[in-house]
Amino acid sequence: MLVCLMAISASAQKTGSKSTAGPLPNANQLRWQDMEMYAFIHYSLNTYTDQEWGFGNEDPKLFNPSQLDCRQWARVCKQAGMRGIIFTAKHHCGFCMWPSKYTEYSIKNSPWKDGKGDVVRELADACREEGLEFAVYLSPWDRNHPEYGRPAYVEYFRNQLRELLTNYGDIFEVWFDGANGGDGWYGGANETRKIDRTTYYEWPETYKMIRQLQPKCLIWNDGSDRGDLRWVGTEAGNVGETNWSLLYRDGDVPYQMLHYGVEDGNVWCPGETNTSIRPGWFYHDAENEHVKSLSKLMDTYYKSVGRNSTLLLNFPIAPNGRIHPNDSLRGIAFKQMIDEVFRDNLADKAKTTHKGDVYTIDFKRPTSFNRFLAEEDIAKGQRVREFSLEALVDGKWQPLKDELVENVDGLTTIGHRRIICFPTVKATQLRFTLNSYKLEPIIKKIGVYLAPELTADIPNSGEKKSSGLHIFFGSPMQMFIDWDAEQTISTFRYLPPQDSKDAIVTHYTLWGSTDWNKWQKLATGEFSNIVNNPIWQAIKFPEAKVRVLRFEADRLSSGTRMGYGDIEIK
Ligand code: FUL
Repeated sequence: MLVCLMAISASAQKTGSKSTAGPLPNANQLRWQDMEMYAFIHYSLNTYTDQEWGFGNEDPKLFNPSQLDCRQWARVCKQAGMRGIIFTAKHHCGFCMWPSKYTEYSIKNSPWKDGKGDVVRELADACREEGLEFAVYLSPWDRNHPEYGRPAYVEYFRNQLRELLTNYGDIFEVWFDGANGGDGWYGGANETRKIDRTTYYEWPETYKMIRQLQPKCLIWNDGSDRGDLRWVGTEAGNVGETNWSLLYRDGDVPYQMLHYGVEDGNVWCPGETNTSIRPGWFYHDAENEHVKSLSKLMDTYYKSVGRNSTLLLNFPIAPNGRIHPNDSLRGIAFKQMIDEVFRDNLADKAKTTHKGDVYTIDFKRPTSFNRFLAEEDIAKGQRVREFSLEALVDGKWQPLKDELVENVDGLTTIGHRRIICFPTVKATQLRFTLNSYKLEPIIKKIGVYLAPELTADIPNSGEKKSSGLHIFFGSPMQMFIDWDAEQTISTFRYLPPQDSKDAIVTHYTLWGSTDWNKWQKLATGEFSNIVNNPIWQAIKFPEAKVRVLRFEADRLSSGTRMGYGDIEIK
């Protein structure tokens, strides 16, 4: 009787009060999760203006690539292990990469192919030829359209979406970015337009149309209405080590929920981790030496696919119309490294026994390994809350922890796939124990691997450099830099603070002076997308002679005191 009671209380502890796995994925979400990695391609007029966010008044004539080759994009993405491509058919500037019949602001008014070209068509065809899936990014914020902010624009947006969903074959995902900085060209009005994200776009109507035209298409939306997938709250390339594929159906989704999901959520809404292979989303010459290192990309893989997410990895297109060789070589090396790490599952040669909540993998003799992988059958729900890992080294059990997580052991949630990285151990056995779950777990796969050592990460553009400048603050919103002698300068570079407690300058004015008395305005503007992607920003201006610079924050991301990671001046 006592034994029986103890058994009941142990199982109640493991499953909590409810004996349900919670919501389950639908067929589209299951298929999508199996894609694991797919590419973003950012290409628009920004490519020709060295910008991340176009204002909406850039000249369509700038679009005239000499060697545009969508097949090269598709081949590179395929070799980089991507299973599909999501293309920026329209970014925030409003310029359409297909000849939409609803606007003149498209490639039909560019010199490329005498205005007869269609990049969306060429890429959709190239994807099909390479066996890749195809999808579109259609920015809801449109800084070109005169009606943006008014009802007529919503109809325009829907018309464009209908064109994309009816003329280009199967679309696996639609991407509706939530960015909206307010100001824009708007047909020449040149003003700031605010919208209510929760009501303006009338998403329920649009969703209905998508479901009808493309029933297999997944909706990604960081706007108000819950789509099929969620953003993970950062563009840095990682999701929480605890990553539930559940959310609440209604209400706001703060960072915590985006990044970690919600254990008792009432809707299946898995996380998609999006990041770029280089600092920016669009191509910039200055970033050619800042393509992410192999170790950084592997870290991203472990912190996305290895944490129950998918990886949406961006490849920008260079002005000539091709993926730059630095990006393609790195992308392909990334895929080769993934194959190398996961080629040989040491658990296949070992004897695995499963008793109750404990799996023991017996290698028979001392075996070196540094990666553990587990997969749940998510069709039946995401069930595991916590587990532990122990290695039998010289006859003693040693606990293992996730080395990519600080402070805690990081052994929480599994889902579609969980990969745990730890320093190499040489052990005869590995013990995997399920400590807490919602309902009896269904473990589909266990893997144990020995990954080759990678050299430490090379500095990327987010890293602090020692600039040796004399920097001081005149006020919380004003930074000065002065020199002993006059300087001729034309570029001011700002690295936003990398620590989230300091405020980022989002809008600025830069002044120069030779005598601290007369000030010349050198530049004023906005650092687009700097909050989500806090990378080096460059302000370029006509050559100026200065002895002192005044960098003013016109607007901050939060708070009242401007922060910075570093400054460079050339
Ligand atoms: C962001 C946008 O504002 C960026 O420009 C980029 O497209 C990225 C994928 O999403 O929020």
